Amino acid sequence: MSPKHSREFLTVQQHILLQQHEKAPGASGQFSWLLSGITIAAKIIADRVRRLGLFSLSGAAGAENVQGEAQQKLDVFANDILLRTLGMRDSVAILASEENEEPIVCNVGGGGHYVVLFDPLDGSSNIDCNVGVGTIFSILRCDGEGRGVGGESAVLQRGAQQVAAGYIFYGSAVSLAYTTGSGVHLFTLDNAIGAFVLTQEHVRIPQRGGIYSVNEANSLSFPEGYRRFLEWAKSKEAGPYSSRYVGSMVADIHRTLLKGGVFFYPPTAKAPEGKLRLMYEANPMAMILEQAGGLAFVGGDRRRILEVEPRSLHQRTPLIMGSPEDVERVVAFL
Ligand code: P6P
Repeated sequence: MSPKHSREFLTVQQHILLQQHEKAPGASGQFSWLLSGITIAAKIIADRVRRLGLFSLSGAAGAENVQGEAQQKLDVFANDILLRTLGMRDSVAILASEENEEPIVCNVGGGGHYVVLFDPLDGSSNIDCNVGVGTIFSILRCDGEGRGVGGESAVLQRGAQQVAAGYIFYGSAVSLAYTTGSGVHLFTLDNAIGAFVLTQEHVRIPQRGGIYSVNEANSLSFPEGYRRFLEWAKSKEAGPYSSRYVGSMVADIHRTLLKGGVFFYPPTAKAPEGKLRLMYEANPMAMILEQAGGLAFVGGDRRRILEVEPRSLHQRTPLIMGSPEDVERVVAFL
């Protein structure tokens, strides 16, 4: 295989460029430059996560985010890093973060074509006890279909409009998964060379994983169908299923992508609209899982997460996503 096409030691930047040449030969390279902003931030965040206790970055920041959740110091650090590295990219017009009430308008009129939405450190409440956390990102174009750059209309687009989505999982290894609509590709951070190196192309989720992932402590307030699924999943007829729940969406979705199964967060008494955010958690993860051959629904109506018309930046949604057979099982009980 000629060096040009060798897949060994392919970094995520090289992979994006290859993808763009294959998909859009005339591409300006703006997109891969934008993505490099995310990977630079990810390397800095990964370093701090790895050495958390040494930077007195553990613990609460003493403030709350727009969700009314106690901000962890590392949430604030990760958010600042992403705002800084992405804000410098000319191709970025608007940034929207879980940690900021309003979108931040960057290079409007200066050639900014993309909206980048992100959850800078998902699962951060687990960070002090060394549980895996992650960064989730979603990328939209904001100069198409008469979208007024800077207006909320530029940000509030259906998940199906995403041009790219992905996550970085700060786990036992630092893994990056991304898709631009041509499959899901996995990279591992190689600290020896300071780059995310390709580990798996065109990842396919198993048709069935026999694993359910949900916070069962909330099950008494789940709609009835979810409770009936959980009873069935524990029965001999079902196998039975295994239960795996980390409480960090990135960790639970990464496992689901690789091992199969179904991750769901139903409406609960405490979170009648569901807990997870549509724009920067559910949408990017739904794009990743659908691109890997999985399903991602709001609930028993089989409405795709990616088809939900957003009303507000921080709106929440119930969700059921993962292997087709496992998702359909849950839906059948609903
Ligand atoms: P619960 C973390 O706080 C998070 O936003 C997701 O990463 C995770 O999947 C979910 O909330 C966990 O919520 O209610 O089970 O603790």
